[in-house]
Amino acid sequence: MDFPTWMAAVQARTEAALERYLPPATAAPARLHAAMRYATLGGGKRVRPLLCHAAGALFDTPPADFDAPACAVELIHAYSLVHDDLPCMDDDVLRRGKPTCHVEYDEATALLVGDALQTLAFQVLAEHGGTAAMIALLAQASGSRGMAGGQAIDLAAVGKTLSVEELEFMHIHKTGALIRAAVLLGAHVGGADDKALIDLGHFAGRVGLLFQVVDDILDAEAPTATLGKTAGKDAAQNKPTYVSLLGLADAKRKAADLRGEAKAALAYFGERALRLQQLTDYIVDRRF
Ligand code: GRG
Repeated sequence: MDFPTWMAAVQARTEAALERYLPPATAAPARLHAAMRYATLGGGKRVRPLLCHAAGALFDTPPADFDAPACAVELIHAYSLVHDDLPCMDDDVLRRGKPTCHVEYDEATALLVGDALQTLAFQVLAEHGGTAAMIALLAQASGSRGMAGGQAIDLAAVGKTLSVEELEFMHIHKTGALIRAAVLLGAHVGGADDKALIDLGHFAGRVGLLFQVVDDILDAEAPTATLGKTAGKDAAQNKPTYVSLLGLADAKRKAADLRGEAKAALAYFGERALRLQQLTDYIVDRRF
């Protein structure tokens, strides 16, 4: 199967699984459930589920076994986007090419959508074979020592000058922690040994930063119509980014270096790492 076909298949099975796990829009409280579905279904690249399945492809485990962990991570991601877009955070009106959740519904509903998506993530994992170690992994990646902590560092950094090291510390938490969890949950389900977990942890660390460097480059270069979210926001908000700290040319060199380091971390797996290698290329070459 070529990569675009594999990617489309994983995206489709993720959409179908999310559809199953989310409460129906007709169930009470119907407005909250409709808003949860609005924020989660029918959009997004599904990069984290793709990473979970691609890590799973290292092992002889059926794809269906990765649906729950892949969706659990995506539900956390969807919650983070809803909260990040709120007026008290990034205050954005466009996400995945449509009005943000609080614009389409209202702020209080959007707050509850985030809360409920987050708890649903852990319910899905717990009800579909997630071990205590896997649940702890996702909790740590989502919380104050992971994504939420990264968001706090980000909010505190607006208008400040950061070093590249400080910027990386923020991104390792804000974006990288969940990407790492996606890869490692896939590895756990596949029954990875200690060496595999260490190498995949290293791979995920490089990919997390790579994702963010490319995100910064796209924010500076791509139009809003392509991104499906407001372009040029980083510069407009005076946010430190790889592009503002390094300049565009060095940010692109950094992306090339990280791509190489990420792929080098996969050496132990040989040809079985094909999907992870292809996904690394996709993360660099994507247009939104
Ligand atoms: C509110 C606790 C809390 C955390 C928010 C991840 C995050 C932390 C905020 C998202 C804001 C943002 C633009 C982060 C930069 C990188 C990123 C996560 C981009 C969006 O992810 P994609 O490109 O989005 O995977 P899609 O829509 O494709 O799923």
